[in-house]
Amino acid sequence: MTSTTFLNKLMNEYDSHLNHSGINGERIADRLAELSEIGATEDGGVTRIGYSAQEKQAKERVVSWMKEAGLTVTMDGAGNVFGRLEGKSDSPAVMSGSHLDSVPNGGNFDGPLGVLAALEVVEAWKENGYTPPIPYEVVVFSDEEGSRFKAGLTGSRSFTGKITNDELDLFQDDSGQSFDEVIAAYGSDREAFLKANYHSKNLKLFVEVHIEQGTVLEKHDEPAGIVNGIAGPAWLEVSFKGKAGHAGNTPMENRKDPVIAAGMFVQEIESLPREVSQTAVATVGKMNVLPNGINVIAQEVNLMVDIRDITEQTRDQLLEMIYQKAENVAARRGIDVTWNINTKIKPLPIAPELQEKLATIMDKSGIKPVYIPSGAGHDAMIIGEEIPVAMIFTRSKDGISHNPAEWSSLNDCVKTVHLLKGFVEGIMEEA
Ligand code: HGY
Ligand code: MN
Ligand code: MN
Repeated sequence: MTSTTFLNKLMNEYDSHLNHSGINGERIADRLAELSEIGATEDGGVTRIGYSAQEKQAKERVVSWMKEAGLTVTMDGAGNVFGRLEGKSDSPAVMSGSHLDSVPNGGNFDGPLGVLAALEVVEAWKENGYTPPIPYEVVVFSDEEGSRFKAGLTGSRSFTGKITNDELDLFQDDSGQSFDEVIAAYGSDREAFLKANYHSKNLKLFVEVHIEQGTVLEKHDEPAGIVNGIAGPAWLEVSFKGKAGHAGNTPMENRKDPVIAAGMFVQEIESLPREVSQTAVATVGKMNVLPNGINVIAQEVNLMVDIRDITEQTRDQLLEMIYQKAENVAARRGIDVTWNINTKIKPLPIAPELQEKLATIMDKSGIKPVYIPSGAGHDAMIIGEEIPVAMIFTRSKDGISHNPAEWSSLNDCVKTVHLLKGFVEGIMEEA
């Protein structure tokens, strides 16, 4: 889908009566369409891997809009971008935003909607000549998806000081580039990256708009919903190590084939999540066969398991069951296995009083409050370890995400922006 087709599709369904209070659907649609051109894939999706030229280009586009809107723009050593609007007083700021990087061949709303929603609030205030009582910052966090280094939420974790040198030493991308090589090519360095520091921002609250990436809002036929908790992902890297050999001359009984072990492992872990809870999940989305030759019995299979639940105790219970399963399968197959927990993020409950503030605004807007636990991870869960956070979900068509077919209607996007603006103004006026 070209950006013109994408834009027309957005505008075709749009009810322009939603343009009020300074919020403008056409502007949001234009900007979503412009961003859809950066890293565009032939399937109508985008590939904007963390710390890639495409992510940088998308940030630069948003920076130009931030500057046009009168924001003071800064960037930290992790590539996080901040657009600041001073308030009448210099109290701790409200921050809102999301990310612009994507998964490979991802959708056009996952991340950009949250950034553009946060920026649209500034555009509305500008149009209405409104100066907020306290400062407001629009933020773009780097590399939220973790598609670059097998560990996600990089920008927000750097911003809150949660990334260590030891972890950075382990970072290596699919082309074999180290963290230091990647961050240097990006125009920063490790020292500046580790200097990123949320204390410098003196923040009161962070609120993130994001697509739901599920079907709860469709079931309730509501345009937007309230996130009541965010599941915590753990990423487990497993390597089954066999013995490379000739595919033709090696008798079946003499093989130490790691691909067979990997296949058994993937099949056997499918039933484990239901043993710990109704909300736990486990996914193998990435697998590398080495040396990956048609006529070669593989030497090694490296795979990544994404393990989640909304409580830390059940998530960690499942994590242990899965790496024990890897050891069990390797023993049965007579091959070696190693595993490493690349990243483990705490699940985050959202403060009930912030949920209720959102519910009040929804009631006023004629939207029935729907409370949704997020199976997907978000920057809000990292920031939420340090300051109060809230999240607003926008309805996703058929719950599709991490897929070019990802879609949210412009009506739902604009209704969400109105909710964000009302929520932020309410929080600010209480300050
Ligand atoms: O992986 C996630 O949950 C998010 O899309 N980064
Ligand atoms: Mn996202
Ligand atoms: Mn995502």
